Amino acid sequence: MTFRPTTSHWGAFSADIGADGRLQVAADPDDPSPSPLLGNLPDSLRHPTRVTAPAVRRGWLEHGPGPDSSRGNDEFVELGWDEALDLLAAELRRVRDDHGNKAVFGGSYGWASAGRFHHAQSQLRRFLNLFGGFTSSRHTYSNGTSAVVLPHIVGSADDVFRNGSSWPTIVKNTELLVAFGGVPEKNVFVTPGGVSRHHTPGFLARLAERDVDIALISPLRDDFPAAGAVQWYPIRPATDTALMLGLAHTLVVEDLHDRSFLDRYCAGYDEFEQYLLGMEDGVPKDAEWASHITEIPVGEIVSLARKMASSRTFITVTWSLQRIEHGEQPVWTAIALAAMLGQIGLPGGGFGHGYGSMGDSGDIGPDFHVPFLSQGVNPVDEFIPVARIADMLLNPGGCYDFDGAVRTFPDIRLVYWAGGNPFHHHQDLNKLRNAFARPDTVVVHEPYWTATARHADFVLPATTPLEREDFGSGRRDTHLVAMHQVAQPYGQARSDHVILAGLAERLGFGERFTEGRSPRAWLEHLYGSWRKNLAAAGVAAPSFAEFWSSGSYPLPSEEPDRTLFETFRQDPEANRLHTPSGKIEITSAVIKSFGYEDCLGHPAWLEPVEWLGGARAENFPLQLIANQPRTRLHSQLDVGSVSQFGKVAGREAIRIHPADAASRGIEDGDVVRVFNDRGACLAGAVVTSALRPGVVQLPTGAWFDPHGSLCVHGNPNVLTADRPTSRLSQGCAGQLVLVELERFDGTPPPVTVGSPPDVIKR
Ligand code: PGD
Repeated sequence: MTFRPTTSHWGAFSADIGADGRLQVAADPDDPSPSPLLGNLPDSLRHPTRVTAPAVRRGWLEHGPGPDSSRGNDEFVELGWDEALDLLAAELRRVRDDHGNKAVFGGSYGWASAGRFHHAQSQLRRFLNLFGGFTSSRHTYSNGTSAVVLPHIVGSADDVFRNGSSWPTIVKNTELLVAFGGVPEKNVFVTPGGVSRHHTPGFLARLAERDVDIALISPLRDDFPAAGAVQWYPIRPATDTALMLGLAHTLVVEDLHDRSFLDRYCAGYDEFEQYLLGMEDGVPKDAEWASHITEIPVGEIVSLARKMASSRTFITVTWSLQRIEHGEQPVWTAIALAAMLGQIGLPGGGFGHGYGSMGDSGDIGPDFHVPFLSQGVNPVDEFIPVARIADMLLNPGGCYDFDGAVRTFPDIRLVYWAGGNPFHHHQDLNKLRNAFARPDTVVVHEPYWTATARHADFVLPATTPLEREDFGSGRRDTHLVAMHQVAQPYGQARSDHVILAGLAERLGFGERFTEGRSPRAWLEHLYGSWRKNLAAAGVAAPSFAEFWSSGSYPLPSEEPDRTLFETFRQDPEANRLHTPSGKIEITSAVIKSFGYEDCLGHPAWLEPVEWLGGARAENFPLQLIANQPRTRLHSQLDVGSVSQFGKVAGREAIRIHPADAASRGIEDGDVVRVFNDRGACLAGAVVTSALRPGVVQLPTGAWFDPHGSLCVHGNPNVLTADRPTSRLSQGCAGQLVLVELERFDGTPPPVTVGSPPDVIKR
């Protein structure tokens, strides 16, 4: 067998098709901790849920474009490529001529696959830009709330996301790591675009060897690896901000805060201190107040605050903590708390965001620009914050706030998606189904019959990276990896590029889209221009032929020690932050001027709807944590064997505390119905004390399998609220939701998403 090199969001590997026709994969031998997710590839490559040929929804074929609530329940008719592309080109032309380019939504959010040239969204945006433009989307479901608030607080979100303190610096210098949301090891195996060497598991092991004190603040014990000096604070979900305020209050009243740091490097501390002391609202945010909200004992809060003040302390906040109502607050309060400790910019001190949310946070690879395809410029300036998709489709002309502006939703007639799965990633999927009934036409490129494909009018079969040539590399990756073709395209699948080139040809801009190059010629061209730029900077990269045959190019490495805001600390006048004051804004006059009741001018505890201390918990007394799965990336390759092995009774596994299981007569392995007033899903119970009572955990990504408003497979987004984080950032708040749970007696409906939908062959 000839194993050929390639890469994925979860790591570099090589692969070949065996004599039995089955894919075999081998992790890169130089990867210190390869990802278990590689095991999802063999069973997925030729799975019956692959889309074999272009398919058009029967209702659309028979009645033409228009709103249609049978989307998601209709049959499909297989067409030849020419017929499908002719029909779609005519429809794109109709929408543009009758309603303008603004009526095309091409936000197309999603992770797609590794590979710089065949990156689905880049290809689609390049195509739509040449088509005359489209309504786009801004920010991400991952960290879209922080992306809006961080520029107000520290002048840049990118600095925090890309240049956070490195693991070697933390391992060497930190004495106490206070991890809000922990550092969940399952997520560090993944970085968009690739991670050739998984270093983070090794750094986590070294923290344990060095006996660094870890304060794990999470309802889930396994949000930090078991080894080492870990103290678990099983906090009530959604209350981290209250705990941080209680810690901050303790620092003030015990005079443990660093006044000189606050004076020199921060703006607006005094107003925040008045809030802490209760001068604004008569409520001091002291440890007792915090204990009442968080259910962490008063004594533990006070002693943690003292220990933070007497140690080199690094405070981290996972991205999941901003994926909740008022998600700005935990991030902003953590920065205020770190500022009060006065250690921002010191090695091993200060704060970080996203450690354990993704492989690249704190990683030691270089922040290096690798070759990429130009998307061109969008002539249309209309956009939505990414998580407002359902609201946009349901309320054309409706007004909403966003980062100080009042905006209007456009009237969308055609939705075009490539490389994402909104029926995985969006909240309140029953609402999303109604929203997807509104446009005239929905187009999806997909390798698999995902729920999104099943809700489309045009389903165009896309290749997977193993079926095409490319090169790949992620942020802070150590290598640019040559991605050789390993298998023939499945059925009639084509790459997104070739599909769009066919459409562009029909729409009169084929030559401008392809620039006359084949996909292989594009790879050589992009690599060649990149190599030239490197040579100008004094770096000699190999020729394309050498790179391709060697399988990878090790990117020039950089100094592994890195401390966020080190230069700002050294000279805050010369290295002003890009905030109005040039300093860390503990109070932001700009945010205050917006007058939002759900994001004030300084960090604050704002009671959410979905939490155990609120009125809604009387009807739905369990807090469901809908976090990232351990057995797959998002919804990708859910049919693969690692993902399937994790299912319980054929459904996604939901974890429940023994006390909550006992009071409901639930035993390990039972099928349970999880429900609230938005919908319900079936899941398989795992009874465990690895989470605190009152909390259940059901990861995202089981392929949505609706039978009426019940998802029989266990997708938590049928339960989550499509409620924005706040008027400021309009981010995704899907992480937490209140639910109730009961044993499902009788024969549960079968899971059907493992088979393709009905497709009429012509
Ligand atoms: P994926 O499953 O990665 O999910 O949402 P996202 O939409 O990114 O979807 C990618 C899709 O692209 C897959 O269906 C895959 O088959 C397809 N694909 C892969 N390669 C190609 C290709 O080359 N071409 C084409 N055309 N298609 C391809 C992820 C999103 O979910 C994210 S990033 C986060 S952080 C959110 N997290 C949460 C959460 O914490 N809690 C809840 N409740 N909900 C969330 N949703 C969000």
